[in-house]
Formats: sequence, structure tokens, C-alpha cells
Amino acid sequence: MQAPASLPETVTDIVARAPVYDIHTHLYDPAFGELLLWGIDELLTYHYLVAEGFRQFDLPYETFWQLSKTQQADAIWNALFIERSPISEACRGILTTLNALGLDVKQRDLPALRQHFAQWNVGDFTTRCLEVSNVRKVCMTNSPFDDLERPVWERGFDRDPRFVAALRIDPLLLDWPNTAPKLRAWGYEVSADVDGQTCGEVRRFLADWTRKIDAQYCMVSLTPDFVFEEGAPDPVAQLIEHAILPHGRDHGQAFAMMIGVKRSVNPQLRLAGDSVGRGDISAVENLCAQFPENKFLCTMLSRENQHELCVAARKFRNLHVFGCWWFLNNPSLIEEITRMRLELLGLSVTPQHSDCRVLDQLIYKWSHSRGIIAKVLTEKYEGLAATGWEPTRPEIERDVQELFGGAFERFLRS
Ligand code: HDL
Ligand code: ZN
Repeated sequence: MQAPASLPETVTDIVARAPVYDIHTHLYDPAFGELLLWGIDELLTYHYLVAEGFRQFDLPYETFWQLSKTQQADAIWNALFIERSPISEACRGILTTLNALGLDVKQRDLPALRQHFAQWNVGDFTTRCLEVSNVRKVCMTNSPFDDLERPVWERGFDRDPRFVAALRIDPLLLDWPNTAPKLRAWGYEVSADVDGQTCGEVRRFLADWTRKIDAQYCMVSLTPDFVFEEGAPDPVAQLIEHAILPHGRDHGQAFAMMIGVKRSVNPQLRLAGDSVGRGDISAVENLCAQFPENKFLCTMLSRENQHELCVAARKFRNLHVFGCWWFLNNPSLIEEITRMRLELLGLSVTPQHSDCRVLDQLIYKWSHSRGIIAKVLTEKYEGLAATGWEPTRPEIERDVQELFGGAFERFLRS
């Protein structure tokens, strides 16, 4: 008779088996063709590794950018994997992915790795990655302002049900003067000054695209200095108050704010050039308090914002906190933030999203996060057991499903 599994073993097993809804990624339905990135050269040239590579390169930025994708990958492989051990999270992640795909990384043989990926087609590889990572649903980031993406939506395509859409509207909120002419060109009667008609037309634009892509939520990334006061005259506040939020109420659609990005602090790094700044939690509190009929999703990029974001979520049930985003997506910070969230919010939170830009990354980002989330959850269940409250396997399975997308889906339906 086998001894019953220990609590750590039970929690680890349940977390490993629980399918995940990955609620924010930059992946695409395979129907988008080249926009869906995958394979070893895309893994190696992920902007996280570009930033780390430049810390070791002595070549000028432009020299690197003029290299082919393969040459860029070679440079990063040599600098971060061969000439020194790949111990950073982004480097280790590639090795976790390759190992999980059954590849022998100790050979350190990049040409052999390339030969392996060359044998895959995107459809089969998509299924393989979703299976290995145990991800049941991937939410994309879909922008009507992306000139490569928009035509695919306008042409129409048979959707892969494993990929759902989120409506990304950064240019509308962050660059209205240059965005208004685009909406006019698309047939929306908007003007540079944000008046009543303009807000009505922006609502029509949001509704059209919500229907077109079946948007699960509407999202924007915001700089650290983002503030909000009801009635404020600036275009951003006006568009939020008189277009985005009424649209959200009309469609029961949540508004996701990703706050704290300092865009392009080093433009020579291109996509890798963004940084982080502490945001103002009062903007989130004001929106949640002044618009109780709206649903807000929020993740903040600064470690210093995490505790106050948890406290804000305790105050407002129309606020759902998610993810250890970007510069927070590292074991030490995921553990700290997840422990804080479980202690303050219980299971009414979505601890993680992957933010993947390359399909294969699903494997490592979820493998690494599952391990940390299981560790923190075990600690919490052991705390319960110490009081005499014995958590059962079905209860733990139910709880983990909540954390891995169930609470999020319920919040979106609420
Ligand atoms: O704005 C965002 O959605 C960020 O996630 C950026 O895309 C960023 O470049 C990123 O990929 N972070 O992981
Ligand atoms: Zn993102």
C-alpha cells in the first residue's frame, strides 16, 4: 500500500496538471503567418536577450541591427551561452524549453538545434507547445493600428479556438493627435479636439473592433505618470471617461491597464529599450471608485507598486490584479509578489501571464512559474493544515483552476 502523497507532492502535482489560460501574450493565431514567432533564432533574439547581449557586445548598435536574424542569434548565443554561463532568467528559459522539447542542450550545438526546428511546421509546433506547456487558451494582443495585423482581420480567417483576442489601443490613448486622422481615414468622424461627437465615434470604433475580433477585454499600457481625475479636460481622461468606459459598460468589457512603462529610454535598443517607473495607484483607485459599473484589470511594472495594488484590489471588487509583468517575471520577484497576493487577496487574483512573444516561450515561462506558484501555495496550505483545516485534493484542484484563469473568466463574465 503506497503511503498517501505529502501535501507538497499533492500541490506540485495539481499545479503541474492544471491547464492554464494565458491571459496576456504577444502570440498570434497561426493564421497570422509570419506574425507568429517560433524557433531557436526567435528565442535567441527575444528582446530580453538583446538587452542582455548588448551588455557583452562591443559592436555598435547599428552593426548588430544590420546583421541577419541568424547572425544576431549567433552573436547572442556566443555572448550569453558559450562565453559565459546562461544563468539569467531569459537565458535559462531557452534551455528549459529546449530540454522540454527533448533536445540535448549539453552539446551546445546551435546548428543542430536549428536543424531540429527546421523539421517542424507551425501548425504541429503550435499544438506541441500548447501541450508541453499545458496552456488551454492563449490571449493575443491585437491592435487595429498594426499595419501588418489589421489586413488579416479585415480579410477574415478561420480562427483557432485556442487563441482569443484582446483589443490593444495604445495609439488611441497615448498619441491621439496622430491617431485621430487614422480613424477619420477609416470612416469615423473624429476630430483632434476630443468633443462629444468624437467620443461617440471612438465608441463606435471600439464596438466595431470588439465585434470584429471578439475582444475579451480592451487594454492599454500606460506610463508611470498616468493619473486620472473624473472630469479632467485632457484628451486621455476625456477618451477614457467618455469613450472607453461607456464602451466597457455597453459591452460588459473589462478595461486592462498595464501601468509603469517608460518607453524607449534607450532608443538604440529598439523593442528592448523600454524601462520601468513607479506608477500612481490613485489613478487606479479613482477609476475603480468613480466607475463602479466598469471592470478593471491591472498589472503594474514596478516592484514598488505591488503592495499598494494589492491593497487597492482589497478596496474595489471591480478591480482584478494579474501577472508578474516583464521585469517582474523572475523567480525571486514572482515568489515575493505571489506570496503577498495570496496573503492579501486569497484566490481572487490571476498570479501570472506569460507575455510571450515567441511560441516556444510558453514552455519555459509556465514551467518556471508553476514551480514558484506551487511552492508558495504549498506554504499556504501547510499553514491551513497546521490549524487542523486539512485541504482536500478536490479543494486544491478547484483553487488552482481559479488562479490559472477561472477567477479571470468569472471576473470577465461578472
Ligand atoms: O506593452 C506590453 O504589452 C509589454 O508586455 C511589451 O510588449 C514588452 O515589450 C514585453 O514584451 N514585455 O514582456
Ligand atoms: Zn505585453
